[in-house]
Amino acid sequence: MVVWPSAPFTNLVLRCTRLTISSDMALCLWRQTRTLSRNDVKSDVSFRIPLVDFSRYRNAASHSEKQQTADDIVNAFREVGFVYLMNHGVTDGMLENVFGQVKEFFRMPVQKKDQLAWEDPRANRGYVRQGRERVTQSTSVEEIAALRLTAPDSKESMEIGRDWDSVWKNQWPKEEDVPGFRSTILDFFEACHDTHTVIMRSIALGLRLDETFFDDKINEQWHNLRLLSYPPLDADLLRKDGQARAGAHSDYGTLTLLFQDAVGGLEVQNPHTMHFHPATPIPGTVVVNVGDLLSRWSNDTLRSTLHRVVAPPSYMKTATSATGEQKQVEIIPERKSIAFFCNPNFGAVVECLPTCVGSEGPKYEPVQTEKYIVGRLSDTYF
Ligand SMILES: O=C(O)CCC(=O)C(=O)O
Repeated sequence: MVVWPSAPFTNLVLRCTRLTISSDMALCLWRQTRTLSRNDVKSDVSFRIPLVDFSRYRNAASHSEKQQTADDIVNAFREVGFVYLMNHGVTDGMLENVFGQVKEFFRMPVQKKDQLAWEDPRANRGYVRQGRERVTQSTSVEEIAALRLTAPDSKESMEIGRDWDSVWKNQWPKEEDVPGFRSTILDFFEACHDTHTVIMRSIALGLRLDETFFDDKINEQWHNLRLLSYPPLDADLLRKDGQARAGAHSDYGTLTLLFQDAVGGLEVQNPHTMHFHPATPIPGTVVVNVGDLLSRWSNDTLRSTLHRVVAPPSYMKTATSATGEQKQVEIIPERKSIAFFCNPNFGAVVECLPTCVGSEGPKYEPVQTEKYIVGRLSDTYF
C-alpha cells in the first residue's frame, strides 16, 4: 500500500489509504512551495517519494499482504532510492525524548563539546564542529579541501557507535551536563537497529531472497548514529552557489533512517532528471534511503540517490532596531535532524546478491564492509 505525497501541497495524491495531514505538515508543505527558487529545483510532476505503511509488513494479516508491502518498498528503492515509512517501530514518545536530548546536547558550550572531538575514521565517534566535514561525491583530497574552504557544510554533529566496542569508545558528555543523554541515546540506537533489521527482511523478501538472508550479516550493530544541528544562518550565504547545510552526497552503508524536525531543507535528486526535490517532513514518518553498499550488493537494482540539505523554507519578520527603526529580516530557522546510518557487519563481504546477477553478471568486485566504509569516511573529514 503506497501513498505518493509530493510538494506542492495541491499535488498531494493519495492512493489506497487515508493520510491525515496535520496543520504542521500543511504549513511545512506551504512553506516549501514558496522557496523553490534554486535553479536545480524543478517540479517534475511525476516525481514522488512513496509513503508506505510499514505496519502492513510488521503485522501483515497474510503472506500476500507482507509480500505486497515488501514489493512496494523495493519498488520505491528501485525507482527513487527513498521511501517514507509510517508505523516504522520507533515510537513518537521515544523520538520526542531523543530530540529533547539532542537540543540539550548542542546547547552545551563549544569548549565542552570540543572535549568530545571526533578523532579517527575507524572510530567515527565524537563531536564534529562546524566546517570539519564536507560531504561530497568527490574522492579527491585536494577538491574536498577546496570545498571545505569555499563552501563548508553549515552544521555540527555528534557521532555515536555501538557502545560495547572493545577498541573504539563513544565520547559521552558528563551525566551532569546533559542528564539522561546516554541512556536515552542508547535505547534509541537499539530501537533503530531493530527497525533496520526488519526493513532489511522486507528488502530480502522484495528481492526474492529468503526473508532472513541479511540477518547474520547485519546483526553486530556496526552502525553510526549522527545527531545533527544546523544553526541559524545568513540567508544569502546559504543561497550562494555551492553552499549548503550539507552538500549533495550519497550515504555509504545499507540504509539510512532519517528523522527530521518540521523545518525542512532536505532535498532528493530525481535520478531520471537530476533535479532536486524537497523531501518534506511528514509527521510520524521516517525517511529511509539506500546507501552505496546496499546498492552495490544489489548490483545497482536498488538506487543510492544523491541528497543534500539546503536553505529551508524561510519567512520574513519585522525587526525593530534600538533607534525604533523597523525593517524586514529574513529568518532561516535552526534545524535538528537525526540520521541513523546502518551498516553491514564490518567483517561482512558485500558481493552481488544471487537474485540480482542479471544477464550481464556482477558489476562490482566483492568488498569488505570495513574497508569500504572507513575509506569513504577518511575522505570526507580532516
Ligand atoms: O539532515 C538531514 O536531513 C540529512 C543529513 C545527511 O544527509 C547526512 O548527514 O549525511
